[in-house]
Amino acid sequence: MLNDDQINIYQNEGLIKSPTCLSEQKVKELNLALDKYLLEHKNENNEFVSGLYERDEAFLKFALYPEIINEVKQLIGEDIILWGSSLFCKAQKTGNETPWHQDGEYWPIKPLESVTIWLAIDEVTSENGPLQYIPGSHLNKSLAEHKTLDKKNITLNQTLKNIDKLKEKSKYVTLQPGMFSIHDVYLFHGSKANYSGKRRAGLTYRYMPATSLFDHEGAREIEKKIGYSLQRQLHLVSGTDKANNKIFKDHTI
Ligand SMILES: O=C(O)CCC(=O)C(=O)O
Repeated sequence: MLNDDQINIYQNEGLIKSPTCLSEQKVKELNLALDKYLLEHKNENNEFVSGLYERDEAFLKFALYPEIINEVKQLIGEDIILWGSSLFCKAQKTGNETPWHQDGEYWPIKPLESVTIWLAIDEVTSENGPLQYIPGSHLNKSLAEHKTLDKKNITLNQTLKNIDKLKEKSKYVTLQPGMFSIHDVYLFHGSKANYSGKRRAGLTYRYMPATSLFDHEGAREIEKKIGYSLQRQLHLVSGTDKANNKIFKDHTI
């Protein structure tokens, strides 16, 4: 669980490194699931895979661990929908950059509120492309201007227009396998390419308060811009679905 100081850091900076680390057994299971996935998809680009638990159900159970849900509750309240998961698996030497962005630019959530758990499978160091962020950049609770990038070797194609001057204020997150960070939907963040000799694999799980609506119809417009599908299975993981979402599975009963 997060203590008051940690909750304050999350609220003021927009990101907290959780004090929790999953057990060795759970880290082993994460690795097994990833190895199996990578073997089964060895001819695909796995630097960024969206809709991960829809593609492979094995990745759903990690998102339901109480160690994770309890901390999400502390930040967004009791009514929670798990609505998405991705793999960011940066290969050694050639791993792709994630351009600076705000997650909200990609997501059809109304009102826009969501937190991301970034769960490390590999060790994340300063060398292998850790998550970088600008502390406090979420505080305006508004989306800044983005543009579409048309280049190779990036995981995501939207980037913030006016980010250069802010970069000097950035911090980065190092993690051991089984550790996770939590970040806000409005936070400015990204990650550099991985030129190191060590892979950097992590999973993201996205949770929204069940007072928000995941707008599957509205998603169609965003999909044209970002180039991948946003049709998602929604899982109620705590409380009640106050906004009448189309719930795929209710895990509270
Ligand atoms: O892991 C990365 O490179 C980027 C992750 C990210 O952008 C996110 O979690 O929203």
